[in-house]
Amino acid sequence: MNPPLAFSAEVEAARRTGKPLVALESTIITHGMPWPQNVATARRVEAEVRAAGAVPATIAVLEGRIHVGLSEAELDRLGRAQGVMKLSRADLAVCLTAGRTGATTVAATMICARLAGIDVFATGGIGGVHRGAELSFDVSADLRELAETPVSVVSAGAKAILDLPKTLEVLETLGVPVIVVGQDEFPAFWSRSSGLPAPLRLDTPAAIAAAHLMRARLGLPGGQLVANPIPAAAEIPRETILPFIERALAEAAQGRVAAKAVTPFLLRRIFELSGGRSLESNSALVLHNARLAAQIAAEILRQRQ
Ligand code: PSU
Ligand code: MN
Repeated sequence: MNPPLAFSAEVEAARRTGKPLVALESTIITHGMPWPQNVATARRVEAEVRAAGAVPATIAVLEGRIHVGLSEAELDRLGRAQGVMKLSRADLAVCLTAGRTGATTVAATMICARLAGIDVFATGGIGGVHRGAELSFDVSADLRELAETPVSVVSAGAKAILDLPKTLEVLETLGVPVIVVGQDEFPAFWSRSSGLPAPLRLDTPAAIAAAHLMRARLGLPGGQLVANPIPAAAEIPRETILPFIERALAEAAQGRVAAKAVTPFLLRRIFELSGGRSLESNSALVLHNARLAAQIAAEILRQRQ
């Protein structure tokens, strides 16, 4: 039995003609950004992928089917919808069999991308080990998915609301290559700097594509985390964003925000506390990642020939 996949006309044509494809997630649309900036950003990200010569495949579950590529109307409806499920690996099957609508996180988008034969996926920042995880055990399923599913994920690092040293430790334990582009320091989403050294560094799409293909030749399961620092013009320096992060974390603890609600709560509060600046940075870094992902996807196709 085949997985319940529905391809958009654009993605279907790309598959037929052998064009490079880039997967895009939908939790960033439904739970990561407010309307209408969420839909505007999603459209710009898709346009960026096209401008770089690849085809965007935004992934979401709509009424019990995995959609790979959304039409303008579907994207708009998803961006305005209330009560959309946030889907990680654990939730995907139930959402499908219940006929519900859900937005895919990094973990679920990787699973769907693999089912659709897509090698590269662009997002903002992956989930990771939350601060205080030694008590809460809150570790994103994104990390284990990177160890399991062979998709290269282009991010701006892990969100700075997390415990970044612990996130890198877990990725190392899981055998996930963390490849920083163009600098020797791991980037921290809104900021270029985290104070942590880059586990690995590659500076060209060709080199990242070659490593992706080599993992397959070695029979290694899992993907690569590509960490692409936010462009300098769009970054919020660490010392500016840190007080907002601390305040949002304190409020989350006070309000006993837990499980799936944590990341959306923190992102929304930091957006409010920064007067909207965090959202502008978030949009800029996703666009930047979309362009790099398109270049990596094209290189993978070229090197496979
Ligand atoms: N990147 C963003 N905004 C987001 C996310 C990533 O710029 O909203 C989402 C991704 O879907 C990621 C999820 O998988 O946050 C992590 O959620 P959690 O910490 O609950 O695993
Ligand atoms: Mn969590």
